[in-house]
Order: sequence, then structure tokens, then C-alpha cells
Amino acid sequence: MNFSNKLFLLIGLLLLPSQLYAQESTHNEQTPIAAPITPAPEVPVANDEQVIADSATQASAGPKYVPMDAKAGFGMPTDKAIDFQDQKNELGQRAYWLNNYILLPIITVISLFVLGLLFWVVVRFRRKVNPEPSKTTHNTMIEILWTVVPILILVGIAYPSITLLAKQFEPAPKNAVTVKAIGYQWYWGFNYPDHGDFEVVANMLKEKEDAVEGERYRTDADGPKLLATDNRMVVPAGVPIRLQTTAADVIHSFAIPSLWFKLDAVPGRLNEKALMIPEPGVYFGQCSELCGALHGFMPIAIEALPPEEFAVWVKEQGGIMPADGVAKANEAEADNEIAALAG
Ligand SMILES: [Cu+2]
Repeated sequence: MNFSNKLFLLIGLLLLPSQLYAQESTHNEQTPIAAPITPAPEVPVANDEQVIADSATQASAGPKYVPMDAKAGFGMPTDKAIDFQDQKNELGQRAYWLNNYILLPIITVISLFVLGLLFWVVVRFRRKVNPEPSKTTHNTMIEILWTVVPILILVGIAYPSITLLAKQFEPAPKNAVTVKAIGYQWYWGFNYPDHGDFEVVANMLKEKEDAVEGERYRTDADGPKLLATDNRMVVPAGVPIRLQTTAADVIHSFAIPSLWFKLDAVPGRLNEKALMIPEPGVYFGQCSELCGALHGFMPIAIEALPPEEFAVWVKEQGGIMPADGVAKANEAEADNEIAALAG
């Protein structure tokens, strides 16, 4: 076998896993690996007539939903920053405080102290200066100190950190709004079981130069490059949210840094965590579990609206607000009773 044959064989072997993967993908009827970002199906519309009727009512009366403009530097990463993103809820602020005012100072002091001791030993007790080393093996005072002091430090750290951990996993209250985020290769779906079970599909917006003629592309109002999506996960601000995550294909992870929120989205499992967004605004995050070829191109944009505006949005999606649902169920029940009496 000459050199070029060997080279071809080597390249062939290297490419084998990706070919296998591509084949497997087609078996599962998923997008082949090299395909461009596939626009996911449009927002599923349960009933076209319903939507037309709804939008007609919207046009004649009542407010209309207008997507909120992303505010530069709010709920998104900022240029050349090295710190955490600005924390927009209490949990995030608490975690930020623990990190910056408890953990970082303690780590810094310990590191400097150990470094200082090392330098001292190296300089003060080097062979030239200290030819006769001390034979001391025990010093009760020092031994007590280097046991007790670290214990005190650890206990001091443990208290705020365990209470924070417990707070992060406090279940959402009963009246929380449930939203289910579903990870797909490679976009997100947001399902609203409390509001008529509709699902919104969100794909990353392309840049102007990448979009084909007539295709929607990103503007600054949509959000930063690689983080803006065509549709957003719209939620009410100031209302506790029960955010559930799952996935349709592989493991994804739902993460919004400015809201101190990260939860894996695992196929066949339903994970759940409470999320609180006190302030209306647009918050950006990304899939944070390596999930395949376009893992870096499935951002998350959450739009927190005042509750009244959220209700308008729900209606425009063909959904119902829980109170309406109750009213409708009562109506149906009353109709049934009348029918039963008449029959
Ligand atoms: Cu993913």
C-alpha cells in the first residue's frame, strides 16, 4: 500500500463516525447533519377559523400583542464582560452575593496565605540559610489551629450555600403558571398546558446577509446575534412560573444566565423548577448541553410581559386564560344539565 492509499484509508476511517451518524439521523427521519438550520413547523394552529375569528375580535376591540424590543445590555451578555450577567431575580442576586462576597474573598485569602507560606519556607528555610533543619514533629497548638480554623471556615460557607441550594429547588407554588420547554434538534418548543395546551416553536433568527430573499432576519430589537429567536417564550412578569423541561430527541439544557436558571431537558423525563421574573423584559439564554451539530444555534429568548399583556398574547396564540377555561367549562356543564333536563 503506497502513501496516498494509506492517506485515503486514514481519511475514510476518520469520516466513518460522521457517516454513521448521518445515516442514523435519516433513519430517525431527522435532519441530516449538514443541513442548514431547519425552520421548524410554524406555530401549530389548532383551528384556523378560531384564529381568524379571534384576530377579527382583536382588530375590532382590545389591545394587540406587539413583541417587546430587546434592551441593549439587559438580560443578555455584554461586550468584554468577565463577570456574571446582571442578576434579575432574588435567587440570582443571592447566588451572586454568595459568590462575590463570600466565596471569592475566602478563596483569595486562602490562596494568598498558602502562597505566602510557600515563599516563606522557600526563602527562610533554604539550605544555605538554614543548614541544620529543625527536628520538630509535633506542635499541639498548631495542630489544633489548622484543624479548627478550616472547620470554622467550611461551616461558615456551608450555611449560606446549603440554604441557597435548598431555595433553588423550592417547588413552585400552586398558583404558578406552567410552561413546558421542549428541546428539539435544534430549536425549542414552548407548551402552555394551563392555557389551552398550545405550543410555540422558536428558531434562531438568521443574520441579514444569511437570510434568503423575503426571509425574516434579525434586527437589534429582536436581540443580539445568535441569541434572538423568531418566536419567544412569553410569560407573565411578577408571577411564579413552573418551568418544566423535556426533550424530543437528545439531552438539551435550558439556561438563562440573567435569571439564574439552568435545567436539563432529558427525553422521557419531565424536570421542573420554579422561575421568577419580577421585571418585564426580554431575557436571553442558550441550550447548554452539547446536543449535536447545531447545538450552538438554538438560543432561548424569554419575554416577560405584564400579566394583562400576557393574556392578550395567549388569546392571539389561540389559547385561553385559565379563568376563561373555567367559565367555558361551567357553561358547557350548564348546557349539559339543560340538555339532560330537556331530554
Ligand atoms: Cu440543545
